[in-house]
Amino acid sequence: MRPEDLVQRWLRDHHQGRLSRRELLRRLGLLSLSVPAIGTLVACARTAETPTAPSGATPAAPTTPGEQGTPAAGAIPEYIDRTKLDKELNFYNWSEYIDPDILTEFQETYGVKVTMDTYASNEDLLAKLQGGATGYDVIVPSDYMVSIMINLGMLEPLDYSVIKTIANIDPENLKPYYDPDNTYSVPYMWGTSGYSYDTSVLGEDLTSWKEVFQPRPEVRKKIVMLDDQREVIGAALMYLGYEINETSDEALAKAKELLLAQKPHVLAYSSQNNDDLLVAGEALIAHIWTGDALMSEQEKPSLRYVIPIEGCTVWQDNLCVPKTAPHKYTAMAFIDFLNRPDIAGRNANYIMYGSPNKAAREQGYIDEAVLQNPGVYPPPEVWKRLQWIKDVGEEGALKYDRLWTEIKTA
Ligand code: N2P
Repeated sequence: MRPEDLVQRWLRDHHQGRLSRRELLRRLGLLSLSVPAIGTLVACARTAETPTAPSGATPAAPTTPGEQGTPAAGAIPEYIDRTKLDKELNFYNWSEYIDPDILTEFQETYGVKVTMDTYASNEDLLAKLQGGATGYDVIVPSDYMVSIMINLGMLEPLDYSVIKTIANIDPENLKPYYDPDNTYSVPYMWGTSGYSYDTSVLGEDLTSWKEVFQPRPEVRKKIVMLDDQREVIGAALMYLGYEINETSDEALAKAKELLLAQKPHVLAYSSQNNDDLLVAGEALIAHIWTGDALMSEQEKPSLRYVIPIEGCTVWQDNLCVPKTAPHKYTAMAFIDFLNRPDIAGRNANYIMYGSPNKAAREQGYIDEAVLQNPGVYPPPEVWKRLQWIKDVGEEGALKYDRLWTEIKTA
């Protein structure tokens, strides 16, 4: 079937309620359509669906220039040297991790054609770059992967004479342990990795990882786990009372035992379809990232996101430029654009992750409903049980890799 026909069919399925908007976007992403084409298709898809966001919650883009990093809509800031902009940019991002309209806006304003490919885990990103993919200009590694990439000499120092919108980022999110001077990374979004479940089948009281690792009979074969070694092994370690970065043979052997016993009840290891399986009712519990959880709640309100009592991962993803990037100046300009308060706000409302953009929060660009959601911005008592994944060194990484292969191939 020709791509155009395929797209028409997906749009029809979406309009008739057989295909979620997220799945539609994912499939469109796989086709590597140009950004304006995706923008048009998505706009089409949107008009056909019932709006779920609170009306008027997203302020219009400012129309007067003046504030730091907030030029008039449709304008390139004066500190960007247009003569240095390339005609194209290659963005390598997690799937479902940007509002496609924002790519269209960058393309239309800056005259730069953006091509986006997606990946499902930090390890996939690393493997791809190490495997020789040299075309990417902007990537989005999580915290511990930034440290790994810095140590491997894979990242380009950022040019803050271009990324002036760094001034909009909350100082709380800057100078992180993995890049203490933000030489190589600007925070993009942050979130947690708990689980979502269907309250209409399982009731209101689920709180522990036990529901995932030692499931009650009705959820057997209806569990989806992230397809992510550090997340899955980390969750098992936390349930067992260990620290998330544990590498002792004893702890890893216990995690392995738990994960092997759980495996017959696992429907899939998937970071991209976990939400769709929940919405379709094929899964009742899914290990999931915050934004994906909240977007699925919009489609199926009986879903609820839980940060388990034993704790879970907190992470911060970052905009970085690989050393090998062919369009470095344009990459810096793109990062600068993404940190504009209006753009960062719209993006956070769309993908529903925590935003490190303080200006976007303070200037009212982020929906109140998102800001007030304790799943997105957890209260201090919940923060106490969150843990950061860290680089466990080469030997540690090898142990995790081996354990993960044993689980996946069992
Ligand atoms: C994608 C985003 C995930 C980020 N939906 C996990 N670090």
